[in-house]
Amino acid sequence: MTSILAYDLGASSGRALLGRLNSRTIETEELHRFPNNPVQVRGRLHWDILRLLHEMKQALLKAKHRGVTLQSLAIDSWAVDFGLIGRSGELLGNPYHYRDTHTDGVMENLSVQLTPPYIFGRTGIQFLPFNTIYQLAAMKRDDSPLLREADRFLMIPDLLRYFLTGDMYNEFSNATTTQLYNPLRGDWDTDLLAAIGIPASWFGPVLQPGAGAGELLPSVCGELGIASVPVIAVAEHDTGSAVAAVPATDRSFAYLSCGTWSLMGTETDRPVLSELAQQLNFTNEGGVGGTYRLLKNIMGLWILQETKREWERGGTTLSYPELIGLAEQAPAFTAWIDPDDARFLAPGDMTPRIRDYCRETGQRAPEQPGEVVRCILESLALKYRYVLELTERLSGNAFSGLHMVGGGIQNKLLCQWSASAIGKPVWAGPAEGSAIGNLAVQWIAHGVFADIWEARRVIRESFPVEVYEPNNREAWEDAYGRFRTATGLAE
Ligand code: ADP
Ligand code: LRH
Repeated sequence: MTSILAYDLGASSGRALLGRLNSRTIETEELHRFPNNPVQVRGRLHWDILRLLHEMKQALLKAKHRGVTLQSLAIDSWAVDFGLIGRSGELLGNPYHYRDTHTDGVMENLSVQLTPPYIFGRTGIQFLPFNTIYQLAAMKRDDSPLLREADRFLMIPDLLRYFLTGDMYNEFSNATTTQLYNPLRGDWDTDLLAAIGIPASWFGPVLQPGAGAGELLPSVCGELGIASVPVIAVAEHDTGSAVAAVPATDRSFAYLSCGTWSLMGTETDRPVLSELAQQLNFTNEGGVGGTYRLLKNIMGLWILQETKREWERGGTTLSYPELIGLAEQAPAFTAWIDPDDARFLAPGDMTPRIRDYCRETGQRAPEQPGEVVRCILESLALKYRYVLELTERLSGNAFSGLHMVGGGIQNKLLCQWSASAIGKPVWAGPAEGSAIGNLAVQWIAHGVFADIWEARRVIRESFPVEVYEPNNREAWEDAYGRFRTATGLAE
C-alpha cells in the first residue's frame, strides 16, 4: 500500500495525514494527532520544537506498524517563526512563538528608519507586529547571544525538515512571510537585511513548492527501523497549503481559510504592490505554481479558543458544539468587537478584554457564556463581510460566493452567519485544508497531477462541499451598519 504523508502543525493541534489515490479519488486517514502547545519559560513564549520532532517520528512508526510504504512526506506550519542554526549545525535555543511579547513596539519603532511604503514596495507583505523582520529586530535590540552564534536561518518547517534530512533549504511560501523576501527580485531582500543588521549569508537557496528537499537521514531511519523516504518542499506555509486545497472552479475566487486565524482573500498571478494594497494592509504571500495570495489576516477563532481555555482554567469545560449551542440561544445582535483589535493577539483571558472593548465603545458588555460566544462569532462574520468588500475593491473582482476551508467549518453556525453577513453563498470544505493542500502539492511533484487546477478538481470530487445560503438578510444588513459604527471601521 503506497501513501504519502502530510504533517500539518497548526496552533490547535499537529496532525499527520496519510493520503492515497483510489483511481481519481483522494482518500485520507488521520495517522496521528498531537498537541502543539507553546511553552512559557521566564516570561517568554517558545515552540516545543523537539517534542514536535518526537511526535513526527511517532507518526512514522505508526505508518510502519500499519505496513504503509511512504512515497514521500512534507511539512507545513504557520508562518513567520524560525530557528537559528549555529556553525556546528546545532539549533541555537528554542524558537520564539510569534505571540511572544518581545516584538511589542518594534514595528512602530522600525517604521521611522524603514517607512511602510519602502518595506511594502519591496516585500508586498502586510504589517503585522510579529513578522519575522520584527522578531529579528527585537533580538538585535536585546543583543541576543543567539545572533552572535548564528550561521543559518530556517523557518519552522525548514528546521524540522533539516532535522529529518540534514539538508538546509528555505521554502518559498514561508520565506515570503518574513517580510524580508523580495518577490520582484525573486530573492531575499539584502537591503532590508542590511538595514536591520542581519547577515544575508544566513539565508539560503529558496525552494519552490513541489521541489525535492532530500530524504530521511540514515540516523532517523535507523532509530525508527524504517526505509528512507523522500521529503518534498510543499507550500510549507499552512495558509499556502490551505489555499492550494480550495476546490474552486472559477479562476477568480474568494477564500477564507478558517482555523486559529481567519485568512481571507483571493489568488493572483503577481503581487499587488499598489498604494491602496498597502493602505488597506493587505498582503501578497507566495503560493503554489507562481501564485500569490492577496489576503488579509483576521484574528479568527483564536479568540474563541482562548475563551474556551479561560473557562477551562476556571473549572468549566465546554466542548465546541456546547459553546456554539449556547451562542445560538443567546440574544442576537447586541454587542460586537473588532476581532483585530491588538488586545486580542496575546494569549490569556479573553472575556475581560471583550467586555472592556464593548464598554469602551458604548455597548452593553456580554456577560453570560452564550452572549460572549455569540459576540465573538457575530463579530467574525461581520468582519468577514468587511474584508470581503475590501478584497473585491482591491482586486477589481466581484465574487459570487466564498469558499471556506479549515477546521472552523465544523462550526456550522459560523458558516451560516458568514453567508448571511456577506449576502452570498458559502461553500464549506474541506476541513483539513492545509493537510490536503500539502498532499496535493506532493502529488504534483510526483507528476500525478499536472498542476494546482487539476489537484483542485480532484479535491472537489473527493471531499463534500456544504453550501450555506444567506438568510435573514435585512437583519444582517442592519447589523453590519451598526457593527461598523461600534467598531469604528471606516469606508
Ligand atoms: P489550526 O489553524 O490550528 O490548524 P484548525 O483548522 O484545526 O486550526 O481549526 C481549529 C478551530 O476549529 C478551533 O479553533 C475551533 O473553533 C474549530 N473547531 C474544532 N473542532 C470543532 C467542532 N467540533 N465544532 C465546531 N468547531 C470546531
Ligand atoms: C495561519 C498563519 C497565518 C499567519 C499566522 C502567523 O496559521 O500561518 O497565515 O499570518 O499563522
